Amino acid sequence: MALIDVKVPDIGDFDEVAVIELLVKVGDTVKAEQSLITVESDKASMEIPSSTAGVVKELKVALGDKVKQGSVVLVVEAAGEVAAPAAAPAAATPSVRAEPALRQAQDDRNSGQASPSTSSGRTEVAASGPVEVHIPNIGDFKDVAVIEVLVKPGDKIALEQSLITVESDKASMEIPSSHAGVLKELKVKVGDTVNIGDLLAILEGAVAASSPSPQPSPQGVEGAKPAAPAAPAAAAPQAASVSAPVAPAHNPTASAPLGLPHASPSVRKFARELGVPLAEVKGSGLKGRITAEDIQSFTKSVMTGAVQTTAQAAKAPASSGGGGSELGLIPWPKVDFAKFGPIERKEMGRIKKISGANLLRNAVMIPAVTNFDDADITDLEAFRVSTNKENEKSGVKVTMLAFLIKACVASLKKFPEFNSSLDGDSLVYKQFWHIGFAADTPNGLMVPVIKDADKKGVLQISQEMGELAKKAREGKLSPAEMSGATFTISSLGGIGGRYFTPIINAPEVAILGVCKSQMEPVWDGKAFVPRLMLPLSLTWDHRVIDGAAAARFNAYLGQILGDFRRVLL
Ligand code: CAO
Repeated sequence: MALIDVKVPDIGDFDEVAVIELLVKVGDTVKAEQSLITVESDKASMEIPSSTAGVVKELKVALGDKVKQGSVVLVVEAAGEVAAPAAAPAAATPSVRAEPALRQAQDDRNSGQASPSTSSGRTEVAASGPVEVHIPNIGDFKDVAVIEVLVKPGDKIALEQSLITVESDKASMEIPSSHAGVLKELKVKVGDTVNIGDLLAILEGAVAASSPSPQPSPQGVEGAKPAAPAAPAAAAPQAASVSAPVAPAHNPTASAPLGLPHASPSVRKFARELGVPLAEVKGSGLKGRITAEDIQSFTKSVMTGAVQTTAQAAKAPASSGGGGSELGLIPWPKVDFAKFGPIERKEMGRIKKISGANLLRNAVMIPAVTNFDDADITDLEAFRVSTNKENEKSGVKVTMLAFLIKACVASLKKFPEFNSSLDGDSLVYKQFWHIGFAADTPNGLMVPVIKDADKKGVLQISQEMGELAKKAREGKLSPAEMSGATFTISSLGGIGGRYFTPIINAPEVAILGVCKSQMEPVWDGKAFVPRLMLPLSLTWDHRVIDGAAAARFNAYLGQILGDFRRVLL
């Protein structure tokens, strides 16, 4: 069997590019066109394919080596299957795969344009109006995906500054601007696919790169065909399938930051297929490069729960399962409950999952404190009962919660920071009083909102509450009916208990919990008298409110509930 040297093909403008990845080893059986190594310039990376099928006998390059067209990559014992040498008249080596110059020349003939030169041969031509920048000749690539946008409207763009990064399954490259100017509009976004000639951007106040070629562009300055890849004059004769890209115009002075993590196109593809966020993977390759093994071990770590992706952390499961690693907490205990007795497993409902994630965030992120107090509602309850008797026929039952909503509005007006929200370093004081109330439903906790409670009477609030609570139980609340609250009340009065510590409904800064009122002996200065006392639990955000304000809020609320005429003051 013949031993064949597999060489670096014509890789366009690339000269002395570094080997950053070895994709095969001695003894491997390779197919024709299989990627052997990855090389990288400062603008693009590409995989070098094998021109022949066979068994790798010897590797001629090591990581970090510099290679160029013609460098021997490895020696293969050929399996008799040699990549189509096709029209290669002097196919001494089967490694030539790209013929940028040939393609460039054909493209130029087709478009009637001169072949753009490298930046060194350019002059600059001022343009008056907006200038279009198109995708240059990027070789045989068709429908390549935009994987990164490197600029934004308003940016000052330098000549040949990279605007986007595109990627095929074999190479990624940056597409440079043919003009300097201010970016008015970018015509592509991440995920789009592009082809040669596609409109990429519109620049204003542009200065163009024009070729000194004797054949002027038929479109003049407006041609704005960007710096196309500079092709070596020696056209490689082979017209077989192209695996290596044509390099984009290379300007060593234009060093657009490539914000992508370092990884070869095949590794990127692998990561995409698995849904691995490349930016979160630590590379173990040369200069921190991410390898396929890194992707595998990252995936393993996520599956075993040792690592959590940022997306997972953001979703922050309500209870078990992960979470916590970003806080430096030990993992959630995993217990095989069935070992201890019979169990039944039930998936949590959607509402519970959503509210659980919100509650966890609010509990973790808000430095919350709860103040407890009691309000004497003896007279108010008597008034409520008599009002309900009078209104028996109307069908609207006045509830204690409706009075509480009204009393809270009065307290919020007196202590406006309780009706505010944190926005960075600012406090947003809301000039409206929308009060949410926690409703217990078969699907879980919901918080409908009484809008403009300050403008409504207790009867109207009672009626609306009844309607909203019914909708909540039936799962028919609209998002609008659950949004916009400035303060929330959670009432367990109809159920029981004394005090509890409600969790603030962010971005609100306080929540009032009330429990079941009961008759208690209260000292009036001369004797113990029976009074109906309502337990209050006010939780507040210590970043916005302090303990003294919270105590005053509760005391004032108690005064109003004790003598409801104060609402009118
Ligand atoms: N003290 C004593 N009795 C009270 C009371 C209180 N603080 N609040 C209500 N009651 C009484 C009512 O007067 C009513 O008695 P009658 O039937 O004799 O008139 C009974 O308790 C039931 O009231 P209710 O709960 O149906 O009505 P409400 O207006 O007080 O509450 C609603 C409505 C939707 C808030 C309530 O049904 C509910 O879902 N509460 C649970 C809220 C919750 O889960 N909070 C916890 C959140 S944190 O997990």
